[in-house]
Amino acid sequence: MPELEFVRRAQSFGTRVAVTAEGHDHSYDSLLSVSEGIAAGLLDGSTDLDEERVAFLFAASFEYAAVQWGIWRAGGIAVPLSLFAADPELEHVITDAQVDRIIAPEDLLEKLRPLCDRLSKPLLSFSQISSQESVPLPELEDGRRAMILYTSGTTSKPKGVVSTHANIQAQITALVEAWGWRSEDSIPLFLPLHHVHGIVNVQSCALWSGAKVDCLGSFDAEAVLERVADKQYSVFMGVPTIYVKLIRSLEAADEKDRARYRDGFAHMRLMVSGSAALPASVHEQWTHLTGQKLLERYGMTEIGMAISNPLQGERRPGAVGMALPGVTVRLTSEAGDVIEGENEPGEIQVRGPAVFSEYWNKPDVTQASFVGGWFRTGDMAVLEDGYYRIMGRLSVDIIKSGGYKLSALEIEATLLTHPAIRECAVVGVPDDTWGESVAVAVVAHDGERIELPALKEWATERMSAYKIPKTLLLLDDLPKNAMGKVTKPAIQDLFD
Ligand code: MLC
Ligand code: AMP
Repeated sequence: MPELEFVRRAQSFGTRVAVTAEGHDHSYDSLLSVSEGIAAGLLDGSTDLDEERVAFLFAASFEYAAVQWGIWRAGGIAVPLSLFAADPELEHVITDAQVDRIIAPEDLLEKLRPLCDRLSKPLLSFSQISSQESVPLPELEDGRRAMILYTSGTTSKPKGVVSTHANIQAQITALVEAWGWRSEDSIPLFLPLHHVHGIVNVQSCALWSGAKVDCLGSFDAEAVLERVADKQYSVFMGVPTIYVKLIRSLEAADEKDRARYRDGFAHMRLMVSGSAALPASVHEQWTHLTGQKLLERYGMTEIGMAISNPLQGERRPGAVGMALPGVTVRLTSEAGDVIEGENEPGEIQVRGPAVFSEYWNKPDVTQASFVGGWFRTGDMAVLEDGYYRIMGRLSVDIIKSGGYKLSALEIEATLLTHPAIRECAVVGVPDDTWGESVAVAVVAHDGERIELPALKEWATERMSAYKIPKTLLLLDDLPKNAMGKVTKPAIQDLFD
């Protein structure tokens, strides 16, 4: 019977440690048996979940990995939820993906209960769903849909990106080959597990390779530095904000600690940055402080990783490198012509087995995002001396903050439900730590006042922390063009 490649490989890793969390080691054998029990519990007498969407809300942990594999082994589609999402955001994912059941650890049941009750969705604890029974698991073809991740775009609500098992496997094998993953590797995991960076690049590549994932919870620079100094890791992956925060901690450390941390970093075989532009200055500062040359790569939820600096050879600051194995990349001009040579900027378009299958329940949007089988990323790049360099995005409405992709339109739609706000425009403004941060220009209803602290508090109940406006400008009117449309570049200029 076709067995998921993950499972087949894990069987050969046996007693090796797959996941470490809260001081406990969990073997590949244990991951196999616990995920089998979860699959049996989910099946609950049926033979196949037939792509039922099962949502789950777990911090990085052995339980997260076991639930993800359990859903997959039972034939379901895994829908990981964000630990940082506000209730309206969770509600959007659960209803849009037509989730049937939600799984959470005991300590998060209380947080989810009111929402699940309101939506009439069964909420199950990890122990409730784990079965001791051994049942036959369904045969799964690679084309089976496996995961839906929510991503913001140029529509007001996030869309569900559907990836099949074949897509995920292609995303993993490209990185395993390009970055030389091996079973002796060990990697810290502090990234959120509702996005590809944490799920695919860190957790899945490691588990595919028989390596060890060390779950650290959310990012804490001091805790990470101590583990690094202990020489616990061979591979390290983060978004640029993480490197900026680590640089600050390294600079603040006394000489003795700084030397220990530097030794720990120097001990690693690979350190990767991605999800947002890594300023060349940060790249160089990192090398100066740790002796490590960061490997920058470029990717997207819809395609996994597409372009990467090489493991061996020049890692060029400010550039993202070349197409990864199995990925075909091209640039096209505004008129849609394919750019053949170097030094001419164009939109990045990608094709290959790693490219997602569809946006969930959005055939028109899916169709519009492809041209002749090529996925349109909406990012601009230029090829220079054989390396791609990212130049920015086609849409001013996409913001990248702390590695999270945010839709200005989604934030505007939420802010417009505020009783005092008549009009608003959200833009990203440059930020040394976050890459970009959210800035909002608002026009208040007559006689209303809007203050940033109160607005932040109001927004916290409705949006994740990174979507909350960090800067506010009160205007009598928003700058508009002759057609009456708000001009975002003019608004960005107001924040300079
Ligand atoms: C949080 N804060 C922000 C913010 N996020 N302020 C401005 N802009 C932001 N984006 C504020 C909080 O409100 C809080 O304020 C304070 O900063 C600390 O918040 P925190 O959440 O504790 O921060 P921290 O844990 O340090 O988070 C930083 C981070 C996190 C970098 C670890 O943002 C993160 O995990 N980012 C990674 C996201 C990711 O994985 N993206 C990949 C997407 S996939 P106060 O006032 O309360 O102290 C993808 C494809 C690809 O992009 O190519 O990989
Ligand atoms: P997401 O939709 O969250 O998967 O984010 C994908 C987006 O992150 C891409 O479309 C790019 O805009 C951005 N991105 C990822 N890696 C890089 C990088 N190395 N440099 C610049 N932008 C990046």
